[in-house]
Amino acid sequence: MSPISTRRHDDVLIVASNNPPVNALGHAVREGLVQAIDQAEADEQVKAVVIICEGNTFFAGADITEFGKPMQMPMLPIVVDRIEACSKPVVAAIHGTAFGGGLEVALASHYRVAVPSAKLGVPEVKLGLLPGAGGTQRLPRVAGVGKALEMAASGNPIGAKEAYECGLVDKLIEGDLEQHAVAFAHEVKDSRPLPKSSERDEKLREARDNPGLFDEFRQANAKKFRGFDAPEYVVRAIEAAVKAPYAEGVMTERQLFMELMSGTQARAQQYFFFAERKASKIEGLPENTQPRDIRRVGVIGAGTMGGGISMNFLSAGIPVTMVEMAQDALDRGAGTIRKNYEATASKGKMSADQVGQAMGLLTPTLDFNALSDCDLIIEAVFENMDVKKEVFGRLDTIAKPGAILASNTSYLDIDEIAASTSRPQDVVGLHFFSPANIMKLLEVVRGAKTAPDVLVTAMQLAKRIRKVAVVAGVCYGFIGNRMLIPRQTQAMRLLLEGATPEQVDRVYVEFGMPMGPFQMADLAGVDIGWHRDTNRIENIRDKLCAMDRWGQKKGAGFYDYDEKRRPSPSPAVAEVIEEFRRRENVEKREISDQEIVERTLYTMVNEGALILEGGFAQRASDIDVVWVYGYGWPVYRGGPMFWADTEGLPKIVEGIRRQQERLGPDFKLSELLVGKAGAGEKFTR
Ligand code: 3H9
Repeated sequence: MSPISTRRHDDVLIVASNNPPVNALGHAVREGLVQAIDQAEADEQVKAVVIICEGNTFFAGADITEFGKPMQMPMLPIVVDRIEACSKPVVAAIHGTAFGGGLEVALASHYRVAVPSAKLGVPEVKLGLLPGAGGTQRLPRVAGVGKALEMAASGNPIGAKEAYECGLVDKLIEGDLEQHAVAFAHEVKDSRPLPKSSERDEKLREARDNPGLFDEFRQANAKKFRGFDAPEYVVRAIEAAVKAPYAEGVMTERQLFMELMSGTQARAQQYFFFAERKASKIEGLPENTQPRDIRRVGVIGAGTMGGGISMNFLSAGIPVTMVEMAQDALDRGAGTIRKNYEATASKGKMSADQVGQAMGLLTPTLDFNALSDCDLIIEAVFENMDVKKEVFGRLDTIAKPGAILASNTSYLDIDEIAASTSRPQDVVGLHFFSPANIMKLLEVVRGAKTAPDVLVTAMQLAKRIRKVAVVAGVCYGFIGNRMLIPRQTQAMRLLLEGATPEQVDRVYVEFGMPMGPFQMADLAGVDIGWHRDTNRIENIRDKLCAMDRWGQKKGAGFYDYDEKRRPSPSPAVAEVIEEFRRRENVEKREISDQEIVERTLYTMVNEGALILEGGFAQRASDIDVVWVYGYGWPVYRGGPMFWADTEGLPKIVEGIRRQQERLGPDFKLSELLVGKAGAGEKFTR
C-alpha cells in the first residue's frame, strides 16, 4: 500500500503521507506524491491541494538508507518540480521537522503553513551533502540569502516563528493543523499567479548589491567549517542562485551535490548518523525490558564535575539533590551552576524564568541522608578506589530499594565498586566528559552484574538529558580513555626521539582534531593524575609538574602562554626534553609527520581493535561515536575505526609493524586487526 493517500475536503485535495518513523521521502513516497499531484491536476473539482504528514513529523528529508544504492525514479528534484508546476495552489502543512528534502517539498509548494512548534531546516551539511532538490536555489529566494547561508551551511534548523518572520512560512497555525491548512487553501484557491519560489527574485537582489557577502560569510565561519567540504559547497551553490538564472543554479546544485555524494566525507558523515543511533541499542537484553522511573537524581560532589552533571538534569526539568561535605564547597558549587545558567541567559539562550526554574529544582545539602528519596544517585567524588568504595558502602545503607547507584569514574573498576554494596545489580558507571553540562558523550559502563533495566534506564535517561550514550565494558579507561593511553605514551616517546610538542600538535590539527595531545594536556591540566611528589621525577611530565608548569591555568605547560593565553614554543620545555633524552640515552632524529600518525593514531586504532576483541565495546561504530563526541575526532573522518577502514586495514597493520620496535615492550598488536586486514575485511561495514 502506498504511504501516500488522498482524500477530499470540499474542493481541496488532502495529500497525506504515512511513512513512519519520520516520513522520509523514500521511493514510494516520491511516487505517491507525483501521482497525487497528477490526480489533483486531472480532477476538475479540485481547486487546491494540502500536503500534510501523519505521525510525529512532516517529511524529515530524503531517505538516507537509499543513498549509495541505485536511485529509483522519480527522483526528488523531479518530484518537487512537479509540485511547483501544479496549476492549482499547493499548501504544505508543517508540523514536527520539515528537514532537508522535506523542506524542499515545502519550498516547492506555493504556500507553507506551520504549527508554532515546527522546526524547519536543511541539515544535509551534517551528512556531508547540500540540499539537492532545489533547496539551495529556492531557500535564498524565499527566506533571503543571509538566512539561507546560515541555515544550509550550519545545518541547524529554525523554529516556525523565525521562519514566519523571514518569510519561509506564510502563516502560523494555532489549533488543528489540517483544518486550518484546508481553510488557508480555500482562501488562496483562486489567487493567481501562483507564487513559485523558483521565480522569485526580490530577495536575491539585495545580495547582488552586496557581492562581498559570500566571502565575508566564508571568513566569519572559517574556523567552524575547517576541514569540512560541504559548507563550502553550500556557499557555492547559493552563490550560483544569486549570480545565475534559476535553471543554471539548479544544474550547479546538482553537480555539487553529486560531487559531495561521491566523496569520503559524505560517506563518513552518513555512516556516523546511523552509528549514533545504533549506539543506543543494547545487545543481549531480554525483550521488553522496562526502564525504572527516575523522578529525582542525587549527585555526590559539587565540584566541576558534580556541578556539570547536575546541570544536565536540572536543564531537563529533573530535580537534583546535590550533596557536599563542607558548606563552602556546596555554596561554591551551587553558585557556579547559577553563574553558568546566567551566562547562558545573557547570551539570550535561556530566559530569566528558565534560570529560576532550573535553580528551583536544585536542593544543595550537606546531609547525605537526603539522598534517600533519589531514584538515581551519581557519585562524582575523588578518583580513588577506597574513597569510591566508602561512598558506595554508605549509599547502600541510605538509598531506597531499586535506586540506581552510579559512579562517574573515568578509569576505575565498576565491578569492584559494585562489590562494596549489597546490590551490585543496581550499580552502573555513568562516565560524563568534562565540561559535563556541554559534552554530548556519556559512557555507560556495564558491570558484570548490572541489571538489564538499569542499562535501559541509563540509555533512556541519556536521551532525556540530550546526551549520546555508548555502552562500555569494564576495563581500564573504558573505551575513550583507554584509547588515549597508547596515543599519550607514544606522543611522549616521540618527544624524546626528536619531535616537538608543536610538531605533534600540528599533525593533529591538520588531521582535523580541535587540538593535539600537548595542547589538550595544557588545557586539561598537566598535573591531572600526577602523584604530586616533587622528589619523584621519572619522566618529562613529572618534571614539568614539579616546575609548576601545570598548563594554561599556570601560564606554562608544554607551551609558554602570554597573558591572553596565546601559546608559544617553550625553550624551558625543550631543555627538559633534552635532559631526559640524555638521561635515557635516546638519540635525537628527524621525525616525519607520517611516523607521528603511525605511532599515535594507528596505535589508537589497534587499541580500539583490542577493545572489540575483549568485548568491551558492542560494535566498532560505538568506538567512533565515543571519539567524535568525547574527543573531537573530525566527524568527516567518521571516527577512528571508520577512518582505519578508509585508510585500509593492511596499511594500518603495515604501519604498525614498521614502528613496532619503537612502540615498546608493552605494545600488543591486535589479532582482530591483523585478521581483518588479512581477510580483506573492515571494522565498520
Ligand atoms: C536530504 O534530504 C537530501 C536532499 O536534499 C536531496 C536529495 C536528492 N532517512 O533520530 P531518530 C530514522 S538528506 C532514513 O532516533 P528523533 C533513524 O535512523 C536528509 N531514516 O528520532 C531512526 O531509525 P531507527 C536530510 C531516517 O525523533 C528513526 O528514523 N534530513 C531518517 O530523535 C528515528 O530517528 C536529515 O538529515 C532519514 N532521513 O529525531 C534529517 N531520519 O529507529 C535526519 C531519521 O531504526 N533526521 N531516520 O534507529 C533527524 O534529524 C532526526 O531523525 C529527526 C527525528 C529530528 C527527524
